[in-house]
Amino acid sequence: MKRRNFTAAALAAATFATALPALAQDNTFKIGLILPMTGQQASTGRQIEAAARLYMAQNGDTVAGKKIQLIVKDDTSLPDATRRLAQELVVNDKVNVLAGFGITPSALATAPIATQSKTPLVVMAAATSSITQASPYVVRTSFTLPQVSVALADWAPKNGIKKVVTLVSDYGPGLDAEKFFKERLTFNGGLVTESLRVPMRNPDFAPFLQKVRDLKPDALFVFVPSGAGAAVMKQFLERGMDKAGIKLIGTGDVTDDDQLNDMGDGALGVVTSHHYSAAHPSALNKKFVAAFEKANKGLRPNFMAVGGYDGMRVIYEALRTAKVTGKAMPSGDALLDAMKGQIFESPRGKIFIDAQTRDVVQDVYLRKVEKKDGQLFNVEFDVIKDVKDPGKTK
Ligand code: VNL
Repeated sequence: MKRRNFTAAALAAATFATALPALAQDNTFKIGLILPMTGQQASTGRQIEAAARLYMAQNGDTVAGKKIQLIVKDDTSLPDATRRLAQELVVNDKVNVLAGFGITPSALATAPIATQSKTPLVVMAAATSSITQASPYVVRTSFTLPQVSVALADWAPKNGIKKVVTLVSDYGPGLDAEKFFKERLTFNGGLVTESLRVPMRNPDFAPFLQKVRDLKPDALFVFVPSGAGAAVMKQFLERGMDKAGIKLIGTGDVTDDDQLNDMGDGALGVVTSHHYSAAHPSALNKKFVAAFEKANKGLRPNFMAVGGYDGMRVIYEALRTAKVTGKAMPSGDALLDAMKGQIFESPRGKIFIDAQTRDVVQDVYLRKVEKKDGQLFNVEFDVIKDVKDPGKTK
């Protein structure tokens, strides 16, 4: 009798011991954050990781009784690496969500893995319109180039800019910017006299800018990815293009808050359209900028940081509200459902995840570079409310 009891107790203890680690593991909600932490797009990775960590520091790492674990991987902005890392995160680490994606090719290369594994993929940076159509599991918190380009093509002809040369990075977001800016400008009675495309990797802007100088348009419209704007600005000014009467306009990627303050007074007066400025005058944004700078040695958050911060919000809220039975971890499908339709106030203003398209709907601002307290900022002077991605209705 005694012996029997002992055996039963030992068995129960053994079962409990083996069950424990499994239980502990089941209680961890894993976010695989794939970013370019090194290489040409490193500033994007640094901004998004810092924002994700800030969000966790402010909101805790326990949601709905689950412990949140952030697993950061560096894809060096090479899409083959992004896909391989995503595969490992899904198969080995069993992540609940994939997130990050600094550039369009990385997001597109990974979309099939999200579909096959039914894992939500939160795009925090990449901004080609078609990305959300590459998998029904993609949800985006950044922006799209068509979304922000159209506003500038409405503004330009009303402000003395009729003839424009476009200069874009030769890949997804650049081609979107070129197409939607041109269509709208033409509709408004303006003219794109030449469309120039520069290589995405290691671009040399000099020969293209020389050509623009010779063409002498009213303005040069530029899209380059975050991190490349300072080089464009420098060469634009070195060539005296502003003195030759050519205005520089573009999407806000070119006057990126990560670099703007170091561009010098030559950047003053540049008009861009975008969804986020560190100078956005809301109480929430002031708090966000102050907390971000405090946590990152004075680094100013840019639009990438906001995409990352809001992406974490979308993930946290999905975990909080997803339909589950008992204490189980929500499935990828349940999380995806809970991401669709979220509406909340972001540091950029009110945003909305369209349940049909899974893309972000947001206000787009016209901004001008001005000096405030000795620093350069994109100061908002007009707003177009609740802009959907125009790329989706075509
Ligand atoms: C993309 C679009 C990348 C806009 C960016 O910076 C950007 C992209 C890295 O879709 O690849 O500013």
